[in-house]
Amino acid sequence: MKESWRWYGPLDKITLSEILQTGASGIVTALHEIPYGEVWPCETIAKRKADILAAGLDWVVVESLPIHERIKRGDGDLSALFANYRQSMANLAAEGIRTICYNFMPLLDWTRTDLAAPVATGGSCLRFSTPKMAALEIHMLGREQARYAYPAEVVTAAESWFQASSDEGRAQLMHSVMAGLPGAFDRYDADGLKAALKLYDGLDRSALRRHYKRFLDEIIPAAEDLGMRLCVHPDDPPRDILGLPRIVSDAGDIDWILDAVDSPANGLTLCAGSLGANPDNDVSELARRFASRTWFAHLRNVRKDADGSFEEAAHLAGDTDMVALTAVLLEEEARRRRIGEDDWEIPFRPDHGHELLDDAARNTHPGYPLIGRLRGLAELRGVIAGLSHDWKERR
Ligand code: DNO
Repeated sequence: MKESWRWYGPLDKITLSEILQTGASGIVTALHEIPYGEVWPCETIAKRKADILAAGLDWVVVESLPIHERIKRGDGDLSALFANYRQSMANLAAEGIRTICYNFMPLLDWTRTDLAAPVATGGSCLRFSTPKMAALEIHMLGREQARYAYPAEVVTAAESWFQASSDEGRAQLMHSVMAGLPGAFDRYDADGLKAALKLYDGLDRSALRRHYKRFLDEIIPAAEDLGMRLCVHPDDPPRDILGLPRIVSDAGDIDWILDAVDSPANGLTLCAGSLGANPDNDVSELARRFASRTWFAHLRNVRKDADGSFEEAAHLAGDTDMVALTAVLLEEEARRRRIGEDDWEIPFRPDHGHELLDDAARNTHPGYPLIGRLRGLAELRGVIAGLSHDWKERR
């Protein structure tokens, strides 16, 4: 498995030479400065790739080549947006970059209510509190329908949180929910978010699936021609929020996507943390089921509460058996080698990490601290080494 590391580009507080010291060899990045829907120019891709190579690393995965919201909404004439997406893919392929991660979550990307929840042993983690999310929806955005989207106890807990919260606490909650929006994306305040949600009025699950299928039909044949592999990132959290449907949350959804266009170019990013936040998902089982179409892995763990809240656990702690999951991915690599595939290696990155030790002072992207991820990577490296170690051969 190829050890990789997410780097946010030249504005990232963590430099490429620091990443090299973590032992990772692959870089996962994007041209975050380019607005959604525009073509990624050849020269900019080539320059970014050259900088990464000069640092002794390699750009192995694009995360993400974002899909414009208009495509998700099926809004108007989309031909220019599809053409631009294909052109960006061609420009990436020309530089030998062939794996593209993207998501199909409407409006918000990953969503948390707390960016610095305390961890018992010190440091902090990302947390999703269902009552706080319900409070934001019901009391801060005035979405009355949200009362029916949550269990009664959660609605009551949301009310209590809201009554007890200060203006600062509410602003903090809004800030946390916005933090998942990547790079150049606008952040919203409550009114902005309400206006953005309005554009999605009436969009249900089947309409979103229709728009997704159209995207796949437009893009996957071009990816095949270019020898590229797209891999969709699951929804995080894997459930509807803000009344917006989410359609990449469980085995049934992933089956639907992979069947919608049955091609190796239409693949999956196995994100253990996103999938693991749904109590019905057995992540190792999902990994086994979709192994042959998995082109990228995000390894991270979550600990879930009964009310649907969850927080990010250390990589080897939490509810997902990370050793079993890693074994599935290693078995898949072995299978690919057995059938003679050249490109058998699965790049993975230690996804998110606790803020530990000096991390807080560095003010990196939420969820992406240096020391916390380094700890995660080191632990995962140990698991991989242990599982790959052929004891008899070494005696
Ligand atoms: C969160 C990330 C996601 C991911 C996108 C892919 O930490 O895993 O933001 O990059 O959903 O498009």
